[in-house]
Amino acid sequence: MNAHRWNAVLLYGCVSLIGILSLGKGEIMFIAERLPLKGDRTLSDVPWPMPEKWSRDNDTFTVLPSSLKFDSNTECDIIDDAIRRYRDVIGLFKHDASADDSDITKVEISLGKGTCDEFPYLDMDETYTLVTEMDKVVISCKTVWGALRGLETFSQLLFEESGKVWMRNWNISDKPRFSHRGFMIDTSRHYLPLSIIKKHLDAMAWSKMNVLHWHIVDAQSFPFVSTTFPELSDKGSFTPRHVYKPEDVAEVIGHARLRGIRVIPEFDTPGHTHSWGKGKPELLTPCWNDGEPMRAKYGVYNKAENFDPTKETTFTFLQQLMSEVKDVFKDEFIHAGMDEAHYMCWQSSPNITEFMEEKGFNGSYAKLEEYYVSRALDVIGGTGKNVIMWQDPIDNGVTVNKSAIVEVWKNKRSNIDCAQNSVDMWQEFASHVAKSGNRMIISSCWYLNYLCYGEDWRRFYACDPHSFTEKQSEKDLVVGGEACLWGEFVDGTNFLQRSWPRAAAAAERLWSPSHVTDANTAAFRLDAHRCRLLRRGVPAQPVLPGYCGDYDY
Ligand code: CP6
Repeated sequence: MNAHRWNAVLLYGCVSLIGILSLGKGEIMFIAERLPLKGDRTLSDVPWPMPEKWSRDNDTFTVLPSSLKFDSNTECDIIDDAIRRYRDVIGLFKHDASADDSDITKVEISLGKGTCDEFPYLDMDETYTLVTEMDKVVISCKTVWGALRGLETFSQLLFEESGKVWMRNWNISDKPRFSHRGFMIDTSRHYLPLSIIKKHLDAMAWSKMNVLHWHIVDAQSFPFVSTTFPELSDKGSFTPRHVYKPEDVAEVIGHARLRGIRVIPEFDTPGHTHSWGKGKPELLTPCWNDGEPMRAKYGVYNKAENFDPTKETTFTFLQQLMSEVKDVFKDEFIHAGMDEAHYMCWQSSPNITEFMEEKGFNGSYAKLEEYYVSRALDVIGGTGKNVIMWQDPIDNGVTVNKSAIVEVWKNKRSNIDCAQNSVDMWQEFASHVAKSGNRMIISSCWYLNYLCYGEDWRRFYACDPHSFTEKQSEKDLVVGGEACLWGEFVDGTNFLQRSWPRAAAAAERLWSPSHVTDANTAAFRLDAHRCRLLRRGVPAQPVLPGYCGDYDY
């Protein structure tokens, strides 16, 4: 036992809450006045996202990654696989061949109930504590999901210096601010290879994000292979290579599950459905022009045909597809889309007009939309799943079942406004959803497809999903948020670079306490996090000028 060790033993037990607050705050204030030097060590071993409560002192312990033991009191494939992964991850740290001492010899994972949950779910318990003891690190938690978050934090506490790997004397107590911390990918506008999706899931887990919202099909292509309706992807995918077969989907879900990430598929209807019509033309109602039905042409798919709500067969089809989808995907939720139903197209169509007269909708396309939404939600509800949908029907005055979670995506700030002082304007949309009493997910402020020159992660970091209200009852409706990366201009060549570390800004606002808002100090940790992503094989884009030790490329 070296001198560092003894200090730790003497000091351990003196870490009080006052210690936590004063040490944490003091260090942050000190750092805020320093220049943003690359490789600043003072904050670079503070995890991303910032834990709820933490303290550390300057005692340093050596760690020899190759000889570190991981112990768990629970039999569980999720724990076993995580230990295997984190062994690899900490094995990436470099140290001199002669460095063979290790103050810390063991990581002990202690699960309260010893349960091994099947799949992650909304409101799962991700709480954990992490303490440095005599010669070990102890991670305590109630569930495997807490264990995963604790292991991630542990892996971020290690750092290289003077040819050795070290960690400081930490005491952490942590839990997420929001339960739903998502990332939306779009595999219709461009296909994303499985290898990229899996690497992305790794990066999500390394930033403690826990939902992959998979916008799997849209107007441009239908890559989901349905066993009930193979013609959908046979005709609707770009090519037979650009598809996700059942075993591919299972691989994504399995990879995500082991990392505590839920996979929620989106089958977006009634708009954005052009590609469905390749295999099943009868599903769509054509837009009419000059007294003639017209199929949409290339490039105008987003504002094109909708599902035909006048036919019963539309809903029987949806029922059959959803009863397959409910088994393929394990999460409790299915995202039903419902965004941007193209009223103009419905309006142009004589048989829609006739149907509306029959139903007494009195020329109200919102009534027609309400009819579709309520029937489609009943179909999905009938499979036993709960629904998430975009905000649009609420905007249009459609009455939506209270059990549906509504995703707020619109932003009144202009797409091209990159001024430093421009602010997001989505709060009125969230207020409107709150008035209808639905739970919600905020994504308006985390549209990663918007690019601005420079440190544009700061805009994402400035967003607080509760900022639309002062009322606690309305804040309580927010289950979380999502970073969205729409795929029109993104494929395997730039997906990971555009996502990381920008999405990590959202990840911290969704995990850390609401008072963690200072972008100037966050910049140091985000920079370190970006270097960590590079070390672990994710081609994350730069945060600041400089370099990443031995790890940049
Ligand atoms: N596709 C679908 C899209 C968008 C939406 N739905 C979208 C709209 C505006 C922007 C980015 C994406 N491409 N199906 C809206 C939810 Cl800026």
